[in-house]
Amino acid sequence: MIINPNKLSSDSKQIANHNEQFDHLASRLSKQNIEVPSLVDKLAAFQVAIPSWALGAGGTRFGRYSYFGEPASLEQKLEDIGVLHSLTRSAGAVSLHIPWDIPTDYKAVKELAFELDLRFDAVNSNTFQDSVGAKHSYKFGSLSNTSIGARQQAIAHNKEVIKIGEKLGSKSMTVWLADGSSFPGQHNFQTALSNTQDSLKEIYKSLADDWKLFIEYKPYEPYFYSTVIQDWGTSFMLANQCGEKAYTLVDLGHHLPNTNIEQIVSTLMFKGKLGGFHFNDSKYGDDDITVGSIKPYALFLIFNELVYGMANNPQNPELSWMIDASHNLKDPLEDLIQSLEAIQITYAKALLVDQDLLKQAQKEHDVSLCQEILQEAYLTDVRPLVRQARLKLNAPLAPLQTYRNLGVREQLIKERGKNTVATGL
Ligand code: PSV
Ligand code: MN
Ligand code: MN
Repeated sequence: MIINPNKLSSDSKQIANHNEQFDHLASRLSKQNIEVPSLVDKLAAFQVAIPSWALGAGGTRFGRYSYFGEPASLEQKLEDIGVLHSLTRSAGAVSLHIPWDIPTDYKAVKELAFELDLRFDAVNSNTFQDSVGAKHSYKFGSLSNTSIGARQQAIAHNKEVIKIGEKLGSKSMTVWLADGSSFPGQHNFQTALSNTQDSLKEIYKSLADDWKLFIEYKPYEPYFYSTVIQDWGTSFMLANQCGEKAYTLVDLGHHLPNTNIEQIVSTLMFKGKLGGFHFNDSKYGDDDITVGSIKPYALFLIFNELVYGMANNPQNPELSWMIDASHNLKDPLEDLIQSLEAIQITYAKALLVDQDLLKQAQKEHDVSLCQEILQEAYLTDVRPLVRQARLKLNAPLAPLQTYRNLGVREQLIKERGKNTVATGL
């Protein structure tokens, strides 16, 4: 389904309401010396990739309840992302998972993406599942496996993913490893780490000069005692071992409770080694739920560091942004619209932080003022700024409402049927 652009304009009453709210906020912010037009431009330019696995219903450990009208092919997934992008103009990229989404006709897939105004962001390799007919199993690890055969198979897969990404115009690959152990003594930590390091170095050799390798970390799951790349320090070390085109990727859900993620972001950007970022929210673990739905202030503090890093760390490359989500209860497209909205809102709030004033207050050890400055930005209702960015891009002012008014899900069910299961996961 492709939405007719004529159906996306907001009505005159909505626009008049918006203009009133925007003018009010813009005049208030201008008095604080905030350059509103450039802030709105930044919001309009911010694009987040949607992973090909987020368009259908995900599972829980205990079951999977399919959602109606789920996409059954890569083409349908691209169309769903096209819907999101038309409604928000902030989802202009797709991140593919291989082998779940290997294109059969590259030319057709690229043409469709072009038509939908989508680019191909990082490709993701998958060595956490055995593919049918595979010679070696990943049950006891992939890049870290003590079996050379399993390691070589996993390395070859990653190299293949790079080739697929090259054909699509991607410029990066993300490696997330499920490798780990569930029982003390099961792994020799040093052997597992050394095997992983050697395997990543081998994969790295296949990267073209204008490509990047993103290394994700995660403290536990699917194994529960140890994970080979357990934290940002291990990822950072491995990235440094590989070379300058390798970076750490921060996924918000991949931390133990109460970890100071904003400080991790800051350290990595300072060292020029933050390459990718996966948005989601969580209360207990890698919950992959709607961005900003549980800890919005923590997200703001993280964004504050990202904004600071983007302005002050030229040594750090442009980041690859992606929503890494899973949906068990909500319509996946509605959930993604809400996540995109939360990202834009939080980014806008972080852009409001008066960095000069904050630096001064920090210098003077005025701790209360430091907190006030952050709170002032966080407590501002920035939604008129986000809507203004949308208006500029000819997107509807209220994407979720428009999605429902247009009956997108009903239309998808008509096209694809009721009992659908998205490919992948
Ligand atoms: C597993 O934890 C995971 O959610 C990682 O965050 C990856 O980015 C994603 O799966 C896809 O491999
Ligand atoms: Mn992730
Ligand atoms: Mn995850």
